[in-house]
Amino acid sequence: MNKQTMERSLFLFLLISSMVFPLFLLPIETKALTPVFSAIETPSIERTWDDVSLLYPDQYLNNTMVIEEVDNIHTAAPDLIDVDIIGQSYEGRDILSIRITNEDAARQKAKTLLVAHHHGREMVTVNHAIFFIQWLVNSYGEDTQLTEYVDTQEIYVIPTMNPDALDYIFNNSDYWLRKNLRPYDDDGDGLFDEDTYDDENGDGHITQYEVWEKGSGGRNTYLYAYYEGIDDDGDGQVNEDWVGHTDLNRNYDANWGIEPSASLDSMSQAFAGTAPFSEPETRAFRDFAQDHRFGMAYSLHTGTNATFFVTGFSGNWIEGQLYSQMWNDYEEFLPEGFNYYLDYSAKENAEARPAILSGGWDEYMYHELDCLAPITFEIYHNASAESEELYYLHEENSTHYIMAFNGIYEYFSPDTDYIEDLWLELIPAYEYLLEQTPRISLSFSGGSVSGTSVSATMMTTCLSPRIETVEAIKIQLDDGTLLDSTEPVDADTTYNAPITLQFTSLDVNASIRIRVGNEFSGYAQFEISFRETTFIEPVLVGVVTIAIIAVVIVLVFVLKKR
Ligand SMILES: [Ca+2]
Ligand SMILES: [Ca+2]
Ligand SMILES: [Ca+2]
Ligand SMILES: [Ca+2]
Ligand SMILES: [Zn+2]
Repeated sequence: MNKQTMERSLFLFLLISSMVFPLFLLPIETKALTPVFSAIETPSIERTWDDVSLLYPDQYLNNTMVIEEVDNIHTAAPDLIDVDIIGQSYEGRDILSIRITNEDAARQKAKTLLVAHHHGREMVTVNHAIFFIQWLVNSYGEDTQLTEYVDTQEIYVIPTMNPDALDYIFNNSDYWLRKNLRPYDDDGDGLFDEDTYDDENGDGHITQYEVWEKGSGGRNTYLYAYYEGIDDDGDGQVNEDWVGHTDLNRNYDANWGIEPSASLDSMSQAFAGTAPFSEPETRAFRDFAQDHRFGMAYSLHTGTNATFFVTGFSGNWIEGQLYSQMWNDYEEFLPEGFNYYLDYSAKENAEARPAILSGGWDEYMYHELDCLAPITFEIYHNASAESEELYYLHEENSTHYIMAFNGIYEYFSPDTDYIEDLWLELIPAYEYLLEQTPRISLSFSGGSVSGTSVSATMMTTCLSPRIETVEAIKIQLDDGTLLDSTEPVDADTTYNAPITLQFTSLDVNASIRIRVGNEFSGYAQFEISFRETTFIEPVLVGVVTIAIIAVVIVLVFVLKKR
């Protein structure tokens, strides 16, 4: 073996040993802190109540009966139900909001909303609001999915926006009344509501008479309508100053007062009011809703069977992709025959809803409160209201004819025997509302501590199949101090994002409570504690050793060359 070969062998030996041996022979221990994120969970409430029965089944309710039903359910399940008064109607009746949630949780959860009965004569929507509350309370602890919804959501219900009209209709059987009850001098004679329509012949109907002009080839033209009644105030005019003032569903401050969906004529059934939020009922809703954020919400109406989404001025859905998806969802589970009035399969017709709903609840929810899917859910229409028995030829001559209409009650209100069956048929649509509420689930991985800052990877899943979290996901201290935030999370999607939480000081022997989420998704609570971990870092040691040995080899060669 010559000298050169020896040198090469020595060099190789040193090089290999410098790479291999230090890995095993020179471990260096370092200690590091890692954050541990523990979810603060709220267990379900133990069910202590029997199923709650309705006090007034199979009938329409007045406002007192609504309050009794709410109190009855509240008394049975006080840990799930919270009742608030959000304001008063014109005549001073309380407008209630009922919250259904597992009240053991201290955190704000994802919220959803069901509001009923903007329009007086659409009474069955009140029954549905009560059924909805009863259903959640009776399903709690029995149905896993519904229990989870009540545990993880704050579900708000407003059973009537128009309690004055509810009572007026209950007492007077006035099934034409749609608007609120602020008195108004429509004809400017100084008297208020002095000459409304009347059941002159006492047959239980206030008949509407439609005047039509005959045209050639059967093309007849509708001219106007008048109503059964007498000249109550003897001024020579009949029914010129009705009871009923503002269409509450045209009184919101969003695209207010624009024809044709709203009217500025006080005698119109779609009178927008004297100004946006001129009415105490809509102001009560505004003040309530401004304190909350809802990703999705229902407003219940009757008169047709439809799920109306928000449209833009072009008449197209304002969230085209989202609403198309939801439309398809409804088509799958809304009951057969429910859609006879508006054919859900005729998508092109439905999308072409001609204009905005001026001053409507849905416009306000979408444009002012960022609710992505405020749906006007029209739950009932009865085709028999237009049967020959209720809608018939009253008079005719060679040029004109008059149709009499006695079906206003049937048009908006199912037979009392059918109230509960209608509810049962539509339960999938109410489940859908709860399913779409954009709750999130979170987990954390990795993580390190550097000075007073904590880093980790946060995995966020939006549980709603359709509704995104709307806003960014914020990581906050319990008092709301913002630590970091990540992008909004799309529906049915999981995002991984690095987070860095910068604290002003960090006591690693204590734990830190944080909340994660936003007003739409609600907040999950976590506790961050710190664990000391010992690391052995042989790779680093190996690299250092190689460097030292390389320097030695170079020195040996340099010295030998001299
Ligand atoms: Ca008058
Ligand atoms: Ca009037
Ligand atoms: Ca009169
Ligand atoms: Ca009259
Ligand atoms: Zn309505």
